[in-house]
Amino acid sequence: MNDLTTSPSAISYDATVLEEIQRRVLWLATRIVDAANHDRETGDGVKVGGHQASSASLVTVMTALYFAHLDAPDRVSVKPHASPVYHAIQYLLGNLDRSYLPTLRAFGGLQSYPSRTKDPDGVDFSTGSVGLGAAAPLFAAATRRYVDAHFGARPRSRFIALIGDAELDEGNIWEAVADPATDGLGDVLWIIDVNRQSLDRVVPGVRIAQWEQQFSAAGWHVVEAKYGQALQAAFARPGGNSLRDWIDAMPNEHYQSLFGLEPAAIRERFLDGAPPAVQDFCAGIPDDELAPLVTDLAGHDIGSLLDAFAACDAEKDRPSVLFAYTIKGWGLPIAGNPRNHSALLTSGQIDELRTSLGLTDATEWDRLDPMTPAGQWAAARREQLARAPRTQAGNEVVIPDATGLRAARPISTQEAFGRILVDLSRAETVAPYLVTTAPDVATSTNLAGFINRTGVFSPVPRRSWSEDPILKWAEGPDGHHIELGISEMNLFLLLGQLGLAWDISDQPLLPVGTVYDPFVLRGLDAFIYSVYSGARFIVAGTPSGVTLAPEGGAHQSTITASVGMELPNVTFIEPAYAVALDWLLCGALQSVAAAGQIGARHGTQGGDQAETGSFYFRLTTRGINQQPFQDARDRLGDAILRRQVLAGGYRLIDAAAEAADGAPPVYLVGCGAVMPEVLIAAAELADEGIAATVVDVTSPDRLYRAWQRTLRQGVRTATAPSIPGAIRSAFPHRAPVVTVQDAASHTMSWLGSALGVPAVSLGVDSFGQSGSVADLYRAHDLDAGSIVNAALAALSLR
Ligand SMILES: Cc1ncc(C[n+]2csc(CCOP(=O)(O)OP(=O)(O)O)c2C)c(N)n1
Ligand SMILES: [Mg+2]
Repeated sequence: MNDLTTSPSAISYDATVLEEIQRRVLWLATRIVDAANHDRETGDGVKVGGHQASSASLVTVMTALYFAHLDAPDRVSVKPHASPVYHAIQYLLGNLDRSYLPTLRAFGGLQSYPSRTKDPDGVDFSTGSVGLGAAAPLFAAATRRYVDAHFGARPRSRFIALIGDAELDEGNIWEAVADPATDGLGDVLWIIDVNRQSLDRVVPGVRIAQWEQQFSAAGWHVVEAKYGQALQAAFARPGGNSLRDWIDAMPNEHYQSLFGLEPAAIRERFLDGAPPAVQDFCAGIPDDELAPLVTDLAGHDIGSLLDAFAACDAEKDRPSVLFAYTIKGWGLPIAGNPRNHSALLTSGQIDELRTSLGLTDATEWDRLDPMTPAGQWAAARREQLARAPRTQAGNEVVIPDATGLRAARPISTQEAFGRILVDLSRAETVAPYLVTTAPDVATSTNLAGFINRTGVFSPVPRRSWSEDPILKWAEGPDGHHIELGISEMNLFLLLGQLGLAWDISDQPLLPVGTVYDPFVLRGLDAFIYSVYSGARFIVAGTPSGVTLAPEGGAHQSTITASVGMELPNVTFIEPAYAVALDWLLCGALQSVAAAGQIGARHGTQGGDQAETGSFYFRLTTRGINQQPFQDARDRLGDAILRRQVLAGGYRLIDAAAEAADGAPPVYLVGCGAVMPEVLIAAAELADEGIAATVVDVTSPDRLYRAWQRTLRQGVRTATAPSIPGAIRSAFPHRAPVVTVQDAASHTMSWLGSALGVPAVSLGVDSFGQSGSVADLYRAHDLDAGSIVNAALAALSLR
C-alpha cells in the first residue's frame, strides 16, 4: 500500500486505491449504459438511451462519498442521470447482484433514474424530475429535526444531495432554500455538479457567483471545489495569479470550447483575448501539459473533495452547498462535448476503454479483486455502510374508528375536519404522531384549533408577541404544526418526507397537510414526486370548487378531483357530511399508520397500491344540514353505513321504499358540497312521480377502482366481469343516473358505463367568477332545477 493520506475528516485513505476504484466505477457506469443499448434486443425499435457523460461527471464525487466519506446513517439523493454510477457503486460494495448490471432500463431491472420503490439496491431518494429529488434531502433533514425533538435523537445522519448545475434553474430549489422551515439544518450538504452543461447547451455566462450569493443570502455555508492540485500549484508560481483571474473570468462557453481540441489548438483557444501576463505565463508550459493543466478541476480530485466535505461537516448550524467543478463525460472520449448529454460511446470506444483498464470480455463485469487493496477497501466500506435495522418505533400508534364527532347544526366538511383533528390531538395513542403543515393557510383551512392545542414547531422556543385570544401561536420544540411560507411545492415536499419518516428517520408519523384546493395544482409535481417515492400522508384541499363562490374564478378549483382520482397511490375522498368525514379520516389515518408500521417498500410491479399510499380529502366551507345523514344512520345502522361510506358510496335517500308502484326510477348521484341541491331535486322529482334515489358518493376514486379491478380481472382472465360489491350496494337496480359534483363533470361520468345505463353528468367545465353559491350553481347547472332536468333527460335516454 502507498502512504495513507489523512483528510481533515479523519478518514485515512489510500489515494491510489480510491483512484483505482473510481476508474472501475467509471467503467461500470459507462458499460451499464452501453449494455442497455447494445447487448439487449428489445424488439420495439425504441432507443433505450442512458447518460454516460452525465454519469462520468459525478464519478469522482460519488467515489469520494461512498468509498471514503459516508457513514451508515447518511442519506444521499443522486441526480437522475447518474443512476448508473449509483448502481456501479452498490455493485462494487456487494449490495447489488451482478445479474442486474445489464438490466438498466429493462422491465423489472435497474430504473433509468434512481427509484426508492423499484430499484433493488436501497435508493434513499427517488429522482427524475430535476429539482425535486435535489430538494428532498433538505426536507428529510427538517423531518429528522422534528423527529429528534419529539422522540429523542436518532443516530446522526447527513443528508446529501448530488445536483446537476442546471437543476438550479428550477424554482422549487429556491423555494426550498428560502423557507425558514429549512433554516439552520447543519446536517445538509448539497453538492452541485458544475459541469457547465445542461441537456441542450453550455450553461450561458458565469452564473455561479450569482447562485453563491443566493445561497449565502439564505444563510447557507458556501464552498467551492474548483481547481485541482496541478492548477493550484500553477497559481502559486510567480505570475500564477493572472492565470487564475483569466480562468475565473472566462465565460462557460469559452472554457467549454477547449474540450475535444488538439493540444496546440487548445493553447490558441485558451489564450484567445488573454492579457499579456497570461500569455507570458503559459509560454513556459508545453502544449501537452497545458491542456491537462487548464482542465484540471477539483471535482475530479478526490483529496480536494474530501477536504471540502470535511469543511462542510464542520458547519453545525447551517446547511452547506459545495460547488464542485467537473467535466461532463470526464475520462471518456465525449468529455466536454456540448452535444454529449445523450451521446453513447461507440463499440470501438468501449473496447478501448475496457482495454485501458486492463479488463477483458471475460472480466469486464467483475467486482474488484478481493485480494487487492482496492477489493479489501470495498469490503471494509461495505461493512461500514451497513445500516442497522429499523426499530419499528411507533408500533403503539392506535387510531380510533371515529372521534364521535357530533353535528347537530349545519356544518361544513372543513369545519368538521378541524374539529376531528382537535379531538385526535387529545388521544394519547394518536397525538404524539400527528404533525400538520400548511403553506401559510393553517388558519384559513381550520387548523387553528389544532395549533392552539399543540403549538407550532420551532427547533428552539420562541417568544410569542401575540395576545390573540383566538389563535395562540406558541412556537417551540414541542409544537406539532410546521408552518411553511406560501410554497405549495414545499408543502408537498415536506409532506413527502414526513410521510417517509418511518423509513428515513425510523419513526412513523401521521402527517396532515392543508392547502387551498386550487393550489394543489401549484404543488402537483412535488405531490406526484412524493407519492411516487412511497410516502404516506394526508392532504386536505380546502375550500374547493365554485362553492367558494365569492372568491371567483382564480380560487375555484375544477380539475382537482380528477387529479386526485387519477394519481396512483392516492385515494381521493370528497364527503358531504361531517360524520362520514370522521369515519373516512380516521380510516385514512389507520391506513397511514399501518403502512408505517409494516414499513415495507411497496410497488414492485403494477397491482393496486392506492390504499397503501396517501389520501387527498377535498373539502368545502359550505355548511350543510346534517339531518339527511342522521336519517340514513337511523335507517341503516352505523355498522352497515360506515362500511358503505368507506367503500365509496351509499344511498342517502332510498326511493324504492317510498315511491308508488310504476314510478320510473332514477339515481341522483352527488359528491360533496352539492348534496343539498341533489336532495331538493330528488324531492321535486318525487312530486312528479319519479322515484329518485339519492346516492352520496364519498369517494368516486374507490368506486372507480373497484369497478376497474373487476374489469381488469375480466380482461386478464378472459371472463365476464361482475359489478363490484361497492357499486352494487349503492346501486342495487338498473336506472338512469345523473351525477353531480362541484368539479369537472368528467370525474363521475364513467358511472353510466359501469352500470350500463344512460347517464347525464353535471359538473364544472368552465372557469367560474365571483358570485353567490346560488349564482354559481345556476351558471354551472348545479342547481336543483338543472338536476331535475338532467334526470328527465337521463330518463328519456332509456
Ligand atoms: C423537471 C424536468 N425537466 C426537464 C427534464 C429533462 N432533463 C433531463 S437532464 C436535463 C439537463 C440537466 O442538466 P444538469 O442538471 O446540469 O445535469 P448534467 O449536466 O449533470 O447532466 C434536462 C433538461 C427533467 N428530467 N426534469
Ligand atoms: Mg450540468
